[in-house]
Amino acid sequence: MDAAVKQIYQGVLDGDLDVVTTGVQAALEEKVTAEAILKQSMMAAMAEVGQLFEDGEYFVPELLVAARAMQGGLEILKPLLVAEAVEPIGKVVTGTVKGDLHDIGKNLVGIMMEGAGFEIIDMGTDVSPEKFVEAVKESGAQVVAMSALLTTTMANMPDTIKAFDEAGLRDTVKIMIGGAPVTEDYAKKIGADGYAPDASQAAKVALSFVS
Ligand code: B1M
Repeated sequence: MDAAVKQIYQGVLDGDLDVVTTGVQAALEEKVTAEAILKQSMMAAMAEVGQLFEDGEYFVPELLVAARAMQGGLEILKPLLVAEAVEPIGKVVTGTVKGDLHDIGKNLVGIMMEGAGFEIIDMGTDVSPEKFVEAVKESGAQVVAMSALLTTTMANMPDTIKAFDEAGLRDTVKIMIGGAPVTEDYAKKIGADGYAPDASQAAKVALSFVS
């Protein structure tokens, strides 16, 4: 593994924002691609953080600092992951469902969709069904992209779809879902229009809705 890539990996594991940001700058200077930095160091390290949490070696504070360090690295990579798009090809409302505070995957989905030419209306985390509906009404977005990282909060996805039904908007908006515990079968079961296992495929699914 390249030294800078290793530094970023360790920086995320240690939750050290400075180590991650200087590592990302160094890797970019060494011509490591943004995608390689993201996948080989940041996402791989975050997977290990999750394993350490499961093993009882890390606790919530360690998750928090690791997430902060990863977000810092993502900020630097964002302009490189986002292609220049003059006119947005459509609008997407993104958000993590009610009760769920995880936002790194959702942010990555937003970055890849922005790179594909969409305008992103990011509702943040812990987004209630009513707030999703309101955001679509206000923005006229064609796509809703919901994220959930907890098995408990996945249950708020069908509630959000129901809220669009009740608001009479279900036929005017495409709803897609994703997040670690979410599956294609689950998407079908709850009547979502689409599912993607990762951020780059999420952008492709959104594109298929507007093309
Ligand atoms: Co939490 N957490 N966490 N956590 N956390 C997980 C998710 C967990 C799997 C850890 C574990 O036990 N191994 C576990 C969930 C278990 C479960 O339900 N199955 C868990 C738990 C239990 C909890 C708490 C309950 C812990 C506690 O308090 N006791 C608590 C819940 C808080 C809440 O939400 N109400 C909690 C809190 C937190 C922090 C706040 C400390 C922090 C989040 C900070 C933040 O996001 N700003 C945190 C973190 C960092 C994690 C792990 C370690 C990393 C998540 C992450 O960012 N991954 C996570 C373990 C893990 O995932 N291995 C864990 C990197 C990110 C790029 O991947 O988000 O999966 P991900 O996104 C992927 C795909 O899923 C997909 O694309 C991305 C990749 O390209 N994707 C989509 C995501 N959204 C999509 C939408 C799409 C399509 C694809 O279309 C719309």
